[in-house]
Amino acid sequence: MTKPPQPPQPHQGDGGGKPPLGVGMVGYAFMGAAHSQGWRTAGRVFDLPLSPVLAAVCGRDGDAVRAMAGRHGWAAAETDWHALITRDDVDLVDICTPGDSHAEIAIAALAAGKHVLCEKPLANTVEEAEAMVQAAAAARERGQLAMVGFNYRRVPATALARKMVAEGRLGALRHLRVTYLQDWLVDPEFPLTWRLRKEAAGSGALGDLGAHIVDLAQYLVGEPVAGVSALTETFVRERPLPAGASSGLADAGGGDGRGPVTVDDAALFTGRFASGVIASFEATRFATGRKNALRIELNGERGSLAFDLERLNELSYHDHTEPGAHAGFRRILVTEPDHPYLEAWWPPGHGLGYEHTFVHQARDLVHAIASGTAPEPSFADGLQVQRVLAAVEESAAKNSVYTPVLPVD
Ligand code: SOE
Repeated sequence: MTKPPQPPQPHQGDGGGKPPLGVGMVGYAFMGAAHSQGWRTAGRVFDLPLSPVLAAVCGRDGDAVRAMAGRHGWAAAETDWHALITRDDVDLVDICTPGDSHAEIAIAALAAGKHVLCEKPLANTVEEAEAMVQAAAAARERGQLAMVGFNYRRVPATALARKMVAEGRLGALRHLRVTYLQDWLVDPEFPLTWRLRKEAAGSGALGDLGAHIVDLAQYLVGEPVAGVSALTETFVRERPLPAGASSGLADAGGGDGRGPVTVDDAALFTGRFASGVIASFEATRFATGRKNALRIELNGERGSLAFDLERLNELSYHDHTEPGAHAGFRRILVTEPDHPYLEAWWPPGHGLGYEHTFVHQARDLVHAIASGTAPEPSFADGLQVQRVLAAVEESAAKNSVYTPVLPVD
């Protein structure tokens, strides 16, 4: 008879006398590299209760995954994720694959007794995300934890914005404006990579970029989006088939033949929150000149906040209670030791970047595992985002009719 899955037991290691946390990662392209940086650096910068160990990385192309393992410091390479998730030296499975395999790997890893970190979006459909939430709830009873990787919550400036909203510095919120603009798809000859195929990616700019801004919106406002009115567009409907493997946003060049783009290139929607906040959202890969422009503006009756990921060490703050003569947006340079995550980094003014969000993500998850506290964003938070994305698609298909979003209980 097979033994029921046991909660992961930390095994003895060398991380400065701290018990190790063995990490096994599935996927090794752009996100795999970003997560590797996170796992490798977190324990060196922060004083963690467990020491992350890069135990094994998994990918289908043996040569490529071995090369990646060597470059990023993974102790072993696997070519079958089933083997990775049952390794004794793996306590946590980190999923960095395209969305079509998230549910299967996460559910199997939880059944195998591992903690799970899953890249965003949680899944490609609401049904898959629901099954993942169920599996995570059952695993929680056994002491395992599951988290979804919305890394932009871990930019010090967005974490500070959340704190300022929660402290009531903006008063009652009225407006939220969020955009996530990139331009890497403008060239109609850019090949039809997995991000442009519905069966692999679930959706286009909506799931890739829209998922981030919906999560951030819900995180900042502190409640779920209650309903949306949306439109989506696919500007380039056919593209050359890729010549070879392409990683991330890199253009591997076109091969023979062309194929249909089956996802959106852009999504535009308005949303309501139950408390009365109204919001606008825009996600596109066609905003020429905008590379990774995730912008947020929040307006409340006592003040406003604005953030731009392309200037991620800054937060703009307007205090509306100041006398009019002095009032106006001022820049907070978010590099002080008492700003979120910054106690362990560089002296004031020596800013951070994109990769640090993955270090902070690893840090927070290690603390959660050591203390047995449920980490955020949870799989339920990921499901909530998934429901908003599904409502956006439904609304867009019905000429922008207002579509309510069911809250996750
Ligand atoms: C591509 O659009 C992408 O890499 C996203 O997939 C990431 O989630 C985002 O952080 C940066 O852009």
